[in-house]
Amino acid sequence: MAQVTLKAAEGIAVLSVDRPEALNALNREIVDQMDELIDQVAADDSVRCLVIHSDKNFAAGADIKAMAECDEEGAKVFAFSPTYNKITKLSVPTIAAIEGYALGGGMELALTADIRIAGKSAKMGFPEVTLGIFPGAGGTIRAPKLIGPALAKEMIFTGDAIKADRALAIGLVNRVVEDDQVLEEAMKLAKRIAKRGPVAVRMVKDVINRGLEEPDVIKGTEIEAEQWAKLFNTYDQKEGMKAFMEKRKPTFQNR
Ligand code: DAK
Repeated sequence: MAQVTLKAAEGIAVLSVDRPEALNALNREIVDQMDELIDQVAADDSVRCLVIHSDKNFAAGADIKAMAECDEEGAKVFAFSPTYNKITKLSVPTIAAIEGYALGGGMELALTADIRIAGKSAKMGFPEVTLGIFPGAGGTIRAPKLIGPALAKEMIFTGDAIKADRALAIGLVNRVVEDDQVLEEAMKLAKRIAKRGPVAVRMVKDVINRGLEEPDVIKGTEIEAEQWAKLFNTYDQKEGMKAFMEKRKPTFQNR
């Protein structure tokens, strides 16, 4: 039975987990379903933005009940990273819309997104050490890069969850809204992004990500300049600038 759904309309794809009885805890089957749907998003030229949102709870982590009796080999079944890495490699912007719990593997899923929006009652953290393990789906890498090593270590070493206002203060989420506005706010932002020049948005996401991985700032600026100039081969650059001069809205064609 499908526990992950993908709905796409007007250039926005929404990926949701539907396992409310376990607060959307993630098991192998769910992550496999997610993997297939992410492939669909990657192959769909009409998608301009992906929103990841699950009702009431983003995800309370990997499925502890399925993990409890694993030996070393069995634990490897919980390798969510290949799928999570696919999300980070999507060329279009991604937004995690977080209601309720985003814990452990759920927090790590939220970290794969470019942007996070949280509801006021969201609780986010890495409780793994309370279970005798540590985050293993990218959290030890992505959290320190996003909020800095000291704050990430505090969260990961203590396992304590933080609330939305604290998450906002440390840059873990971009903004906090009323709980019932989380999806709406993410969709509003996704629609705003979807109106922009799609080639430029995809290219600048790649340039930013490459810049983050590039230790040499000068090299980073060279990559930026090279990619920027390539946009002048696109229809959308001509249209965007022509529309400005003609005082009208551009009609981008994604080429
Ligand atoms: N797994 C399985 N079931 C879960 C679950 C989880 N993570 N979280 C909640 N549930 C289930 C509960 O067992 C309960 O089911 P029943 O007992 O009714 O059958 C139902 O959801 C409702 O939960 P509660 O009754 O506990 O609800 P409460 O409101 O009282 O408490 C809670 C909510 C979120 C505080 C509590 O459910 C909780 O503490 N949940 C566990 C949170 C957690 O520890 N999450 C981290 C899991 S470890 C790796 C890959 C991935 C990972 C690590 C390594 N490698 C490949 C290396 C990831 C690890 C994790 O995420």
